Amino acid sequence: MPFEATEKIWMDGELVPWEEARVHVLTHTLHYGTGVFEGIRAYETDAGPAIFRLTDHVVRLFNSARILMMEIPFTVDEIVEACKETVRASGLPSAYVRPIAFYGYGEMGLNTIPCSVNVAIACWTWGAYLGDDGVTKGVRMKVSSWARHDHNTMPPASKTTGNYVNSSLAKVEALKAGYDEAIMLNDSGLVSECTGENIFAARGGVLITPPLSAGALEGITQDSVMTIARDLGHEVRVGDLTRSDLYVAEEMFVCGTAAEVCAVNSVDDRAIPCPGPRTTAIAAEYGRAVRGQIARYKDWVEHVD
Ligand code: PPE
Repeated sequence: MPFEATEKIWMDGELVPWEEARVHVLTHTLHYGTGVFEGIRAYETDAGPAIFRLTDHVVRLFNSARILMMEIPFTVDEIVEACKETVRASGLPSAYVRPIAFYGYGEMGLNTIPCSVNVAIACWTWGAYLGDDGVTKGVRMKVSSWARHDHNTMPPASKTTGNYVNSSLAKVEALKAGYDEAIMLNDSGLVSECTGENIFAARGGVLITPPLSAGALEGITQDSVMTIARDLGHEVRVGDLTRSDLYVAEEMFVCGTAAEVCAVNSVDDRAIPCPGPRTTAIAAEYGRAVRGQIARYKDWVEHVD
């Protein structure tokens, strides 16, 4: 998706002009996919921009790094503050925030131990990830021919840049075939997640979403949605979903920071009731929660000022 430049990008401790936030072509992570990143959204609230579950995202960034044995040369608090500083400097009322930690210039070869680690944080305005009509009309999904990577191939709990080769293969395949997004099964044939979202399907009145063990990222939106759904009185379970479950689901949605909550209207051309009543209610409640409009979720909303 195209985006517009903002004024500054935070790089290794200071804000630099957007066009000067450059790296060398021999940056280690460019060659080997060894970076870790986050996707976070800042929303407009009555008290100015607030970053939704910022600390949780930064903690996940550090966990991603930990899995890679990458030492980020900043603390969680410093990166939290840097994200706020980047949003403040942009002057944007709402934004998508992208922190990335990567192995820099100076070493080649697969041993990452001697590599230096750089951190950058950019933000920009990002619209509806799966299209403006996502919640009302829903998206068309295709079960991918690409399997989600296995735990002993690429750890799915780490939001590693290289992991996204798998997602890009599935995304392009789905788009070329005329669908909006791909659903990825794991090596056992169970549903894992989508290329950039977690998935929920309703069966027997229960909303089911696959766990990390199925190869899904532990989504922060997935977690927020489970809380919201339960608070709205819906039964939610973390558990297995098969391809058959998808085809006969009572309703379905996908969720992620970029995609927010987005209804699904079909899987492999099998129509699914859309938007389902739970999807509509959860999407609306999520939209209010991220903007600090619901008192019980106010701890999720981290104001930049
Ligand atoms: N699974 C994957 C594979 C994934 O990339 C994301 C986020 C999620 C689930 C949902 O996680 P969370 O954002 O914590 O609810 N995908 C990010 C990157 C999208 C991109 O195209 O880049 C995002 O939504 O920001």
